[in-house]
Amino acid sequence: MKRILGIWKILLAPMCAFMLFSASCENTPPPGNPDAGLYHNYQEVTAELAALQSQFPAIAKVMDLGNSVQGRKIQAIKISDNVGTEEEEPEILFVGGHHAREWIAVDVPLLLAKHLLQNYNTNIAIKKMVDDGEIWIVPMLNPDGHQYSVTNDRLWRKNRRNNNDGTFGVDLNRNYSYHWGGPGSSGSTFSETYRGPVAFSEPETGAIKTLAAAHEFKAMLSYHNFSQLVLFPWGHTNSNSPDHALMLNMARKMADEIRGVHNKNYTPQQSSDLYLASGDATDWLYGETSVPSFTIELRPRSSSPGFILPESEIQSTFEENLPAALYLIEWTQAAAGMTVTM
Ligand code: 0X9
Ligand code: CA
Ligand code: ZN
Repeated sequence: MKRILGIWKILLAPMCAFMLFSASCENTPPPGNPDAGLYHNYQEVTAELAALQSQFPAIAKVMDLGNSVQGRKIQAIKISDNVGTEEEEPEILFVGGHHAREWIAVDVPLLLAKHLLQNYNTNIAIKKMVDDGEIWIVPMLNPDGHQYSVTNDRLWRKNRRNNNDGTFGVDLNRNYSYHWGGPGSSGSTFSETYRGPVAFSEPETGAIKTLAAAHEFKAMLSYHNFSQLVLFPWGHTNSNSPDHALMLNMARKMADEIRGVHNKNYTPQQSSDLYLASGDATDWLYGETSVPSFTIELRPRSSSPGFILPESEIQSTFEENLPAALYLIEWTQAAAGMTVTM
């Protein structure tokens, strides 16, 4: 493979000399691999997941959960000991990139996967989490929307479903079934919060539904940006959930962990305190299975720069979110330890 690439480089080199002004030389990505700077585009996420699996085959396995509307792969990486076997270990789900323009919400879970794998052999706490649990990470749930945000419209939010009326896109975070169609979602196809014609109409949300049906997740964390918030159900109503106190406590703990790293304030609050929204991922998983489910709205804090977080902040945003993610993983394992195991 290396050799073949080498030959291509030699063949392409003279061509590039003539194409200096056409912006399609060997260092610029070909069509289909548009440049997202230091952020990872779809192709780079796929390549990175494959690289992690081949570097850590005993503890990392890439799984295809299905295809997006336009046929891109929706991928998860499972991280655990004996990764090829489904073991009776507490499972946790991290999801990124429901919304196309929220690029940091892809890179944070991707960096989390990389961190767990690269530190497995040297960090006792990480080794224990990986050995004792099954950690599922879906870094980019909306690959079509993400790609469109790179190539056409940086502020695109929804997926790229053709609504067949001249409009495109369903808001994946309004397409889950729990109280689908309720307040804070729209029935209008052109709306940024269009919920789709029916719950789980989209293959992207369907992939999460299928995954959750096959596994017994003990907690979920869904990454978005921006505003620096740690949110928990309910989002479709202002009422407290039966587990309000527990999730508030956990959200506070995560916010404390985050603040401890770079002194950034993330506010723990019920989702509906941000605004009412129905059909989101966390209301659905919590509503269906009663397991603690969180949305973290990553940096920045305010609408300037809003969704377009400078790439110089990717690493620090990951760093501050790492201990919150590790806390949640450990929480699922401690909760399991209180009942039975081993
Ligand atoms: O509106 C959303 O889906 C999330 N915010 S974002 O700006 N990233 O789009 C927030 C979802 C939180 N859930 C509720 N408020 N119900
Ligand atoms: Ca295992
Ligand atoms: Zn979002």
